[in-house]
Amino acid sequence: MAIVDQNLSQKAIDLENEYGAHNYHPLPVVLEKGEGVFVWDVEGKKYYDFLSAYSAVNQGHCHPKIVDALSKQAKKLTLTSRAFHNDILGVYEKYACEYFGFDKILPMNSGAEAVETAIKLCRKFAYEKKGIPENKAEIIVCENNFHGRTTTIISFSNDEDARKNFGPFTDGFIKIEYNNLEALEDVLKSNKNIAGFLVEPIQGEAGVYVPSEGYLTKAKDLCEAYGVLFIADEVQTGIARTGKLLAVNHEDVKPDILILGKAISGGVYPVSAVLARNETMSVLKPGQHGSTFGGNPLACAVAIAALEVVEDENLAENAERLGKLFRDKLDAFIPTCDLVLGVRGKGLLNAILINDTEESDTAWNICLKLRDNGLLAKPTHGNIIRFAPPLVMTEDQLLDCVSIIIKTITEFEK
Ligand code: IF1
Repeated sequence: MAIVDQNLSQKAIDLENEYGAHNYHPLPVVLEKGEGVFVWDVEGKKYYDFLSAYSAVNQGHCHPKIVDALSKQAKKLTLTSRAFHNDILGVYEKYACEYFGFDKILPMNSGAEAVETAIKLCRKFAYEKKGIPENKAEIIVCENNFHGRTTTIISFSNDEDARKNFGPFTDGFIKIEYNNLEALEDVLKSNKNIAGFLVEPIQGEAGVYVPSEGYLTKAKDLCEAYGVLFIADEVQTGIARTGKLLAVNHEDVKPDILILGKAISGGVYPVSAVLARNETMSVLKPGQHGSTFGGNPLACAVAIAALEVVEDENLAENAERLGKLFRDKLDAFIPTCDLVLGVRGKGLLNAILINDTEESDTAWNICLKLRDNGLLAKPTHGNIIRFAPPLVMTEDQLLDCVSIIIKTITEFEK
């Protein structure tokens, strides 16, 4: 019999601690394999993944169709840079534009890069098509936003950890309260130099904060009335996560600029994108923006496959149906316990609110117990636990997960 190394996990954690920057505080679990809704740790224990790499693995871990596309393309051509054409970029661009209903796409890699791209595009459009005086353009953003970690993006964050000692910051952003149309109109009315409104259709990092019904429609209408670009950051909410292909589809809103990332590749490869109308995208000319890896052949092959899976397997419908079931089951349980105050979310992007302070470690300790009981999730903002499983989950699996969550919370209360 093979000698089982009891300390495999600890060894992996120690290595990361010794040689890696300490810019994260991961849950103590060391994963080595994933398939569909499951992941396995180095000791062979199996878990339901209830984070999906922050909604990047919507199609499930190691989806065979996506992995196949990756390996086939990897054997043929991986990177040309944009100094030369390649035979799959245009195919992907056409596919993605038709898929999301836009004229043009600009491919990048990480979510933050796509947000940066959208900001640059919005500013350039404002100067060249709207006549805003140079260097005066302002973009409205929301309090408690999360759009990534570049120096410009953290300039308009209000998370102290994300900002402290990273200044000086980039000017040109005005922060308003999320889900507050009056605040939006006040700024639009009083400031002639507004170029755009950048918003998450559901605030993820803020704790899965769903705005009031009609907020996005009315915000889009206001932007249109004042000739301001409505920019939707769907890096986390997009690609079927909330029960529609895009979260803005719940309200039939069409953004002027759409930002995608994460699950556009099924979590197989870093792929992000910005989509817009011809009129908007045409302000960018050769040499004005780009990336060595953006739109590389491997990314294109992976993204086409990942988007096909979303359609073929009806992942939006599944997320909508299972999300309702999840909230119904938890809504029935929550009044019977003191530890959980509520559940909220859309589709399979949900969160529960723990009855304790933001500074408490209760949510963290519940996540440790969930792990012991075979389900992986992570707290956000101290007392909120985000639940975002892969969208390929079956109803039986979801009910199994609900039992694990209820059992864990009940155990914890004792
Ligand atoms: C981390 C949260 C999720 C995003 C939106 C852009 C980006 C993200 C709406 C940037 C990234 C991540 C990054 C991750 C934690 C995470 C996150 F907890 F902060 F809110 F997803 F839930 N726009 N979100 O949510 O994309 O550059 O990372 O590819 O560890 O920072 P990226």
